[in-house]
Amino acid sequence: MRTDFQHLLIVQDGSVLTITMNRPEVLNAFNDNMLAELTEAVEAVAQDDAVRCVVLTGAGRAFGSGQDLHSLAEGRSIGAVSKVSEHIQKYHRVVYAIREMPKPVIAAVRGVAAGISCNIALACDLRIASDDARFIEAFARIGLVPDGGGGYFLPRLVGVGKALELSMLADEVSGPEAERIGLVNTCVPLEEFEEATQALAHRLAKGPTRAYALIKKLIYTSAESDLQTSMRLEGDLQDMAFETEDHQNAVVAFLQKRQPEYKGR
Ligand code: T3D
Repeated sequence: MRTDFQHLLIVQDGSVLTITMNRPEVLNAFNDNMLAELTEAVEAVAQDDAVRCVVLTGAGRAFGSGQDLHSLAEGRSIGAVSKVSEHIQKYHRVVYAIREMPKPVIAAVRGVAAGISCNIALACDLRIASDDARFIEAFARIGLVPDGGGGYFLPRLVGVGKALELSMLADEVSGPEAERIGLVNTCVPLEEFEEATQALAHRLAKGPTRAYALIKKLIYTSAESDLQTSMRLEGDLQDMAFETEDHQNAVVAFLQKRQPEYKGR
């Protein structure tokens, strides 16, 4: 994949690829170009077997401040978008690409994650936050509803009551509080954030990547499935997992009393 983006930094370290949204002067707010670039990068990395874990993060003191409100106002004033739902579909494409990515995607959130930036973090498989993180479902502050899948992800992560509270009051949730309510998986002190993020990413990148892709499918469909449907899918996915080299080698490794080395195949 190309790495010469205007508003993204791409760094590959072994089989971990880190995508950094890079508009720090506006706390990494999304303009059209950054959104298009993020879509391209996420779709490209999905195809790259050399990458086995993706980290999404923000440059500077924030993860992201949501839609760039200067671009939004400008687009409206020149009548560039007739219906905002058409614009939102561009965000949906990124959300789908993250969810369908056949490898783990980690959102690494330091500082603020507001509006659509917050919801893109929620679309990722795992979230690590620093203790200075601030999650804000900022939409109601400007008279909007949570978009980018927020209305789907939020109640599933924190429950309906909390999702309504966060969406309606649009108050900040700190990193430690986000961990307590299940909005993020873990919250670490800021000074340990980079190291903890990379440690998690490298751990996942050394794991059974194909099984992880199948696990994503199983877990992400569970909320819409009844038990029978979920267990039927489980059987189909297990058939696939059963055929992987990683599974077969891991069983041999267990029997030989040694650690398995997963190849992602
Ligand atoms: O068509 C569509 O796409 C509709 C869909 C919308 C999806 C959404 O995301 S809606 C939500 C949009 N985002 C917001 O409403 C958040 C706006 N920003 C803020 O409320 C605050 O900036 C924060 C709480 C995020 C952070 O506050 P703070 O005090 O840490 O930083 P700050 O000083 O407010 O911001 C620093 C700079 O970033 C500042 O620029 P300046 O004054 O230094 O030149 C500020 O204007 C800029 N900035 C922050 N957020 C945005 C932004 N510029 C453009 N768009 C932003 N969203």
